[in-house]
Amino acid sequence: MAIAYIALGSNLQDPVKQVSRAFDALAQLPATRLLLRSSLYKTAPVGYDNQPDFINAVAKIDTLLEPTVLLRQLLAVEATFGRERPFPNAPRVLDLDLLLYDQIAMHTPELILPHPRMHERSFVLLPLAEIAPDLTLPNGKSVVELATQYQQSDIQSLSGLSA
Ligand code: PH2
Ligand code: MG
Ligand code: MG
Repeated sequence: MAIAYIALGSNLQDPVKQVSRAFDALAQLPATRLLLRSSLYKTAPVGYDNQPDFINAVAKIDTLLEPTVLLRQLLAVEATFGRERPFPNAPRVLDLDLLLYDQIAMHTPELILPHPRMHERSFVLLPLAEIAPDLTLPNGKSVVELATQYQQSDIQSLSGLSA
């Protein structure tokens, strides 16, 4: 049994609904349990500015699926949500990124673990710090420590707000 963390993101077609449904889809994956879901966060787009704000969140699962099998399951869920990939960082109905899988480090054309950009993305670090405050990344840095380095003006938790 492995513990894995997955980043969820959407900025098309009612993103709050898409991310909420995506948590349910993760709970339905074979040989996998959804252990924790973070709050939903409204976040400004990073990398390609001319697109709608995102809803982002992070899930903690345990799973018997091997990392590459899990990744393919995540891509299949994205596809059932109607994900298209017209160009890198394009607006999307659903993005599911595998962030961490136990302490595994791997680098194949299909999958890089840990996710190579997670350390620099407030829209990943803040929800991750919420559900896994004691987590230390394989580079030795605490998630909470990394998360607090970021300006939080471009990211807003929706918990407690009526959506
Ligand atoms: N995902 C990206 C690029 N930029 N910005 C925000 N706010 N949220 C995302 O999920 C996101 C992004 C690439 O997958
Ligand atoms: Mg992504
Ligand atoms: Mg992705």
